[in-house]
Amino acid sequence: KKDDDGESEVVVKTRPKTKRPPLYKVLLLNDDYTPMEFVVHVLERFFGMNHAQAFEIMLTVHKKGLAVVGVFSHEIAETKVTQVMDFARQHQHPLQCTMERE
Ligand code: TYC
Repeated sequence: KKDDDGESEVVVKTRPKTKRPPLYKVLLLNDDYTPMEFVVHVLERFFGMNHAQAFEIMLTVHKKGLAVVGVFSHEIAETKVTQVMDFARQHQHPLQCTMERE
């Protein structure tokens, strides 16, 4: 059929663009020198864990080399990393904390 009325429709499906902001994993890395109790304290103080949770995650890092200690927005993740790195430096421990996009 000829489209001689110039009124053919093209219907375009749209979806509401509600893009969620990317999330970032905060990782704690193992080393040979930072005392276990210090790591447990860091996890309680900056990640709101109770003592049992903190001890469990610390042991995971100790055994596996690293663990995800939380997932946050970019800004919150950066703040956590800075807080942990500053606190470790203040106490002269080599503890390393980093973030990566989930
Ligand atoms: N491996 C350290 C020790 O034996 C303990 C430790 C655990 C260090 C976790 C860092 O992120 C860490 N004292």
